[in-house]
Amino acid sequence: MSTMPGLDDAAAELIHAEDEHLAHNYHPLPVVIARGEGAWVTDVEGKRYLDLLSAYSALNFGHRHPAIVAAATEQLGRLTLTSRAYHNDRLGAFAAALAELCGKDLVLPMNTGAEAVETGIKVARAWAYRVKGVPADAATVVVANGNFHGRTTTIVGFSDDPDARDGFGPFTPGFVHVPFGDAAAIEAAIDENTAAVLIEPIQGEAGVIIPPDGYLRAVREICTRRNVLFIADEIQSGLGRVGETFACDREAVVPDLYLLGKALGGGILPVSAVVADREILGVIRPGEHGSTFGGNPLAAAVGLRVVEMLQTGEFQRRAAALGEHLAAKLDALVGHGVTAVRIAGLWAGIDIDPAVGTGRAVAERLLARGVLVKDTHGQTIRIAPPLVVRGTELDWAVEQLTLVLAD
Ligand code: IF1
Repeated sequence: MSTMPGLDDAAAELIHAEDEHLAHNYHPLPVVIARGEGAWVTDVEGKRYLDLLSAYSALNFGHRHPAIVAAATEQLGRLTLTSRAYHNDRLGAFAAALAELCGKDLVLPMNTGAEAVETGIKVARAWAYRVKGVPADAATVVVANGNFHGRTTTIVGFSDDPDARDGFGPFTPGFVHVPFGDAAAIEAAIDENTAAVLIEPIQGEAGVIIPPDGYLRAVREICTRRNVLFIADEIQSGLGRVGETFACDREAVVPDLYLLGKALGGGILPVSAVVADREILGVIRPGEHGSTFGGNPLAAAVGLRVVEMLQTGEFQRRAAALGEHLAAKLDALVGHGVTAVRIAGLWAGIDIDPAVGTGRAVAERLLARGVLVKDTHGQTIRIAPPLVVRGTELDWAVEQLTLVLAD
């Protein structure tokens, strides 16, 4: 007999096996997913759920998008890995297409988002020493309070979230913190040793925090005038999520470096990249940086298909239109169990009134109603459906949320 409420024995046994042999670095919701298609997943008991998390925006094209699966399947039948010790016949086309999508010259392919962030920091420091003339080992990077850029020791070292950093020191030096959304603070924080400003154009983990209009333009102007690189971490906000190719497009701003990941792998495998012009990425010399799997043929084949799907603008337009529809529905909940809603395209942060419960409690109640969301920082739930979701499905999900809030 299952000891977990709402779970049958099969699911409970699978979770128990996990508990026995898996480090407890997550606190998953009590559901065991077995299949996925489009915006929907099915658990081991055959129950279906509308996926409003999309693996934190790595599933922008939905579960097992046929065009992406086809590209992966075809490549699986040819070649999957060579290492960059040799050329392969897929990487060049992927790099060219991704560079064109970004309006940049060069691509440095990696795997996870954190690797792209670490790569961006190394490139910015090398540029500072080799181009800007910052004295050796003196380069600094300006980062925002409330940031989330990944889980490596260097990255958590410049997090201001105690849960992310406590117990993992000592940390990498060379990071200066400013409040997110305050361009004047960036101006004041820059000095002769500043290599770059690294920000998420919209902060994801912080709860979909959208900066004041004009902030990104101001950051761009300041970085240009002060000869500092503007690095945009678009790993979660990019590739159609906010109704644009990149969140920076919302203010028609082009950063010096794009950091990309998550959905670049089409929901199939990790693919990340740093994309910048030659005068920046060209500072990296052969043998100075890389990874075993970075730029592998399978990743390149999938990444190329993803870029081709973004080139039409169809997913971006869809996210923008459905996002407006969703915004109207969610705004109506403010004052009825919700204290605030922040939304950009198909990406929303919803603050739950503590009188209703915590974000986790609402996520659990939505789970029981067939909707998957994830809470963050206590009172907030994030909504990030695959961009293939239907308007009627979003309406149904908001109805379930409305019922949960009224419970
Ligand atoms: C977890 C958070 C989201 C990211 C941005 C870099 C990375 C991420 C803006 C690193 C990754 C993931 C990590 C995952 C959960 C998820 C997350 F809750 F952790 F913060 F999305 F908000 N830049 N975010 O959002 O990319 O190395 O993971 O490929 O660690 O639990 P990664």
